[in-house]
Amino acid sequence: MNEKLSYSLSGKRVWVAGHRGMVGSAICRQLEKEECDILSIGKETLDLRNQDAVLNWMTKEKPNAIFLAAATVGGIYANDTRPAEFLYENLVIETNIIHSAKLNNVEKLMFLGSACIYPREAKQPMSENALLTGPLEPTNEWYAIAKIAGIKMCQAYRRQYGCDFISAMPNNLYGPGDNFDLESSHVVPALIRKFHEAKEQGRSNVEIWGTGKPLREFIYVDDCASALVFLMKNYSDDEHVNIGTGEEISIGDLAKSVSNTIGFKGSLEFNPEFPDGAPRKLLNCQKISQLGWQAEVGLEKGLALAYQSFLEAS
Ligand code: GFB
Repeated sequence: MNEKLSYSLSGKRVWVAGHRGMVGSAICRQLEKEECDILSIGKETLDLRNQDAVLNWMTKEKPNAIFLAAATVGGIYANDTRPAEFLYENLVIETNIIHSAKLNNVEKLMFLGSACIYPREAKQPMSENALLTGPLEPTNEWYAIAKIAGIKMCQAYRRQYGCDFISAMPNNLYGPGDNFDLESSHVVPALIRKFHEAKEQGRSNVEIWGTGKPLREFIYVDDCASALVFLMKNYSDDEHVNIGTGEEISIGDLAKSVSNTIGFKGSLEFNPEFPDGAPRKLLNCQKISQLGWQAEVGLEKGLALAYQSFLEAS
């Protein structure tokens, strides 16, 4: 590994923006292994959409490093039906934080994106250089445009001001702290809740949105947090970095796995009235694996852990 690229978190003031979200809380768990001071602030005290407030708070708290995990996120239905919120809130949060970080001479910033930044028809598995090579998946283009702008902000601030701002693109995340609201959640928490409730209520079938044919790659959130901290310490360049597992599964097979994990004995009913979204989203993770990181939690174990955390939270 190139020693010049290494960044030590030891003794640093590290702001986790979005610390109550699924990824932010996993980053905080991961940072407990580092000798750093974790800074956090709730949205009731600091509105990240308010540029002056963000700048003032940062000027007072003086973080050395920032994990930018604050975002408006959601599954396919939320993305498709709330385009203005997904575009505006994500753009304003990331521009406020990145610009204030530059004004405050923050040493290092990690911007968190998503695999939906790649074109719908990108060659699979998708490499970092597939960015901006074709049209986006329509169900999430608003969110994707905001995340692409975040990558470009980091690159532009690196190029013009020499800021050490980097970005990482994880694939579909799941795990403790997930959103289990059926309208706004992603597929894994939605299926956990649907199968759990169907089992409790003795129902004979569960509705699965779409055809069940799309392929997805899922990454357990603590694995993602470990990759983010690893990159913060070991990566410094303008290209974003993919984070995935290399394990791919159809939504139909995922539904069977979740139903087995929960012990639901009924049938699955696919409803093609709901959109499938992207046909396939598998990341090429050669870059991060060459840097020396790989995922540890396989899907079977991850689903069991995610179900356990759902039971503990409910
Ligand atoms: O997880 P999900 O909402 O996000 O949906 P995307 C994945 C697939 O699961 C889609 C199907 O084909 C859904 O139709 N699915 C089946 C369900 N049943 C359900 C259900 O009950 N709830 C949900 N939510 N899906 C999102 C993007 O895309 O992925 C975001 O919209 C972001 O921008 C995120 O990138 C990671 O993988 O389709």
